[in-house]
Amino acid sequence: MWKDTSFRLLILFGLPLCCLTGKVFAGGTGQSVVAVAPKSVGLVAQYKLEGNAADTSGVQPAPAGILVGSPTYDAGPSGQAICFDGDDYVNCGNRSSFNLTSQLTVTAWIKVNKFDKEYQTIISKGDNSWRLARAGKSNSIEFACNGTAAAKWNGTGEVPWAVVGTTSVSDGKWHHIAGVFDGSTLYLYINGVLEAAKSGANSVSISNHNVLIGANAQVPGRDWNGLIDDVRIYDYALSQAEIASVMGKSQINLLEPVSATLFNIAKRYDKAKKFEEAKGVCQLILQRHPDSPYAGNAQLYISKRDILSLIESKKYTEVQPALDKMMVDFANHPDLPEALYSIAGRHSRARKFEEAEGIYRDIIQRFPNDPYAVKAKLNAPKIHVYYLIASGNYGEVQPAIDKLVADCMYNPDVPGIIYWFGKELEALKRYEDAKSVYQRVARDYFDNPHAPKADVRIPKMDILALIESGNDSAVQTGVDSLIANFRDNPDLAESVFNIGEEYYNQAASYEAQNLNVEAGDCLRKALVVCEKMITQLPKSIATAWAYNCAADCYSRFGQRKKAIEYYQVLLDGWPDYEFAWNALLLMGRAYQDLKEQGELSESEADTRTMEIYQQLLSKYPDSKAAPIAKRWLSRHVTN
Ligand SMILES: [Ca+2]
Ligand SMILES: [Ca+2]
Repeated sequence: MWKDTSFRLLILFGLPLCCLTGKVFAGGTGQSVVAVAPKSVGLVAQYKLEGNAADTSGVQPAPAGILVGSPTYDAGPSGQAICFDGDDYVNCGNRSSFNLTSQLTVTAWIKVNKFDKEYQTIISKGDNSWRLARAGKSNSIEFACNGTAAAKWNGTGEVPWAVVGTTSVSDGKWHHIAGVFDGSTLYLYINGVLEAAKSGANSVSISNHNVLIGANAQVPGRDWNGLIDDVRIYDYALSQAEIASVMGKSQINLLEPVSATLFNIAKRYDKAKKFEEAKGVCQLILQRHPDSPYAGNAQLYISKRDILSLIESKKYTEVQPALDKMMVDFANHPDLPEALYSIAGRHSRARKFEEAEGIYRDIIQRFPNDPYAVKAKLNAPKIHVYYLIASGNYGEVQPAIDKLVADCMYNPDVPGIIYWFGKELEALKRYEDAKSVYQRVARDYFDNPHAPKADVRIPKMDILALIESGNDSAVQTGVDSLIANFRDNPDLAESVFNIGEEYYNQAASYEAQNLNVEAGDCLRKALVVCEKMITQLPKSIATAWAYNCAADCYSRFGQRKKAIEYYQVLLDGWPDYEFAWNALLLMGRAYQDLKEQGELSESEADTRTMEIYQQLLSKYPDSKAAPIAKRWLSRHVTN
């Protein structure tokens, strides 16, 4: 067996970074696995497919597989192989020895003629027990053991109880496939090399489905199109050395130690945001390869994920002790800066700016030459500004931006970062402060894509400030000149809408205080802005917002017909509009109001409402409006 000695030496010489890339040590240092014959008593069935489907395991008297369709035979890697063209398979029956719950291994040689159906099957005992098959519509293979995972499958992507390969086997070449379950982990080997591993804590479910080679008894239409040879079922978990023997090899040469392969598998899960799977593989490294250098990577990964989970679940008091421990335990580990960087990022997303900044500063101080220190040098002053804004220290914001600009002068992300400070201040209604920030972007980075966004927001800040002050007589002329001056600016429509929205929100807050005259006044002003958008600006999604807002205003003013007209334009012009379901509900209500006011006959109003609510139910059955529409229909529609 190979050893990890060469990697330990690399760590000693301070070169562990090469391990992180999972790169190969080509040439003399390659690892190899020497074949070991599997235990013959563990062989449950073997189909050599030498012109027939006899079970040659010899372990027990066993009937031959029954050929279905008309499969043929052709040269295989071991004598002959069976040849399926998409409508034939071998029925191996349903023996009790196929009910393998705690451990099993399934192996086969395969050659794909065509992947033309999803989950095309090498061998399976239905979907409810175990299967070796094409992974969905991908070009690789999966080994699935139903029952081993507690999680449910959401219908797309990787099945929780399956290990999925990465090697494309749809290349017209022979590949050896082995699926292994050892009672706690699922493994998939392709050509004797580990491709995937996943924790599977529970036992494999038993099903009554026959074992089929080349098809799935539970789900028809997954017939294999290609060749299969030497199919074996074992009742225990074969080692890699035993798989080498099954393949008929004396040894398998590996490009990297298994611990490195496992860590790369964990990183693959991490990248796919399958964090529990990633953690499971890291735990496997700790159990099986505790002395490998990857044990450190694995332990650090687990610690990092645990801290991220603490932040996500808002257990902030537990974060610092865990973080301190991680910093001590992995003080010199090359993955520590990355771990700290992601923890800082999570803090920042949770708006724990002080904590985030502290970690960025730690990275800069402790690992000045690490690539993550370069990133932290931008993030530390950036998060500091967010901290100042969040804590209300507005006076310190501009000097802090000055410092950020000075420290990160050549960083191309700086204009965007500054622009977003403006958005943050704007959201807090700090319009003067936001304006200064936008002016800086427009002036100092005039050729940056954020400059035009800032340009249009500068006058917008003045207008919003006027509304905020209550001295708003100049607002509508301000909107007119905004439209005139920024006609070609892609952010114009959104900016104008924000002004209408501001009036609309003010109306809501007056209404909450029962100040109905003031509320009505604000709604009228909001409507004027929306009408300007509708009549003067090119059609965009912001026009849809304007129609929606205007329709609501008309409705409140009692102009139901106008409201209905606007909702209809909205639904016709933007069929995918996010709140189309809400527009439909309000449109139906407007018809009912017309009926109440005697402006429309009962039958016509009810017919229109019925059509609209049926449309709502069929298009948006899961929307919040659906139950309301359903209740109305059940009361008003008689069959
Ligand atoms: Ca056929
Ligand atoms: Ca054969």
